[in-house]
Parts: sequence; structure tokens; C-alpha cells
Amino acid sequence: MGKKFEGALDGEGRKFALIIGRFNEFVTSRLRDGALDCLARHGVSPGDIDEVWVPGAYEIPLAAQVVAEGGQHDAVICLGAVIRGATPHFDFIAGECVRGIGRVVAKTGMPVVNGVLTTDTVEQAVERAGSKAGNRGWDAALSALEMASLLEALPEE
Ligand code: INI
Repeated sequence: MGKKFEGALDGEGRKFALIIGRFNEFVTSRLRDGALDCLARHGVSPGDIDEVWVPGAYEIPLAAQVVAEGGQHDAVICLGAVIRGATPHFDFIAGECVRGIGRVVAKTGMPVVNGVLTTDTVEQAVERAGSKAGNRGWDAALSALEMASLLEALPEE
């Protein structure tokens, strides 16, 4: 049997950056709280977490790219809320944001995780930001922890 590689969920000594959209801040601040809680529960010290606030989801990829290229963090966590009811540009903004995050991953080779909500309604967004459907910020932070550890474990060739 071949080797098995898996990331651990121990964040001690690791550094993370949150990129947070201010648009729909009543939702994104809850995603932020969820991400911070997850990181703290997995041993990340508060001083090892930087926050970068941007106007909205459309601006997230650029900030994520600059932070990732800075090389000061083990992973970048993108948090935003694009709500269809709030904009006729929903598909454009949501698509650009998610595609942009993917481009940053491809360009930098860093774990840049997607915690951007794309929902039809405000209610659905609130549900995924710390009420009955969990907290997408918490989930994104867990993925970031796992990927940061996995990249360290994978052999580079
Ligand atoms: N930004 C969001 O993060 N969520 C939205 O729902 C949203 N709506 O509804 O328009 C939104 N718009 C702002 C956009 O992300 C940019 O900040 C803006 O277009 C300036 O470039």
C-alpha cells in the first residue's frame, strides 16, 4: 500500500490571515467570530491571526493575493456574504469572487480557503453564519488548519 497524507488540526504556532468583506457586515462579522473561535479552539494564538477588511466580496481575491504573496501566513481564510436578494449583480460578484480565490490558490500555491456565502436570501445567510445551519466561517477555518498542516506533510518535488 502507498503512503497516506493527512493534515492535522493542531494550529499551535501557525499564522493565519482573515480577509473579510464589509458588505453585509452583520453576516460577515459572525463568520469572522466563527473563524476566530475555531482557530482559538485548535491552539492558534490571537496574536497569530491578522484581519484584513475589504469593501465587499469582489475585492476579496486581490487582498488575498497580496497577503498570500507576502508569505507571512500559513493559510488565508476568505469570508464574505453575497446575497442574491440584495443585488442584480449576484452572479457576477459571486462568480468573480470564487473564481478569483481559485486563481490565487493556483498562482501562489498557498491554502486560501473559501468561506464566502452565496445565498438567495438574508435568512439563508444568517442560518449559515452561526445559527441553525452552522457557521461557514468556522468550517473555513477548519479547512485552513487542515490544509496548512497537509502542505507541510506533503513531500515537495
Ligand atoms: N458585495 C458583497 O460582498 N455582497 C453583496 O451581496 C454585494 N451586493 O449585493 O452588491 C456586494 N457588492 C459590493 C461588491 O463586492 C464590491 O465591493 C463593489 O462592487 C465595489 O467594487
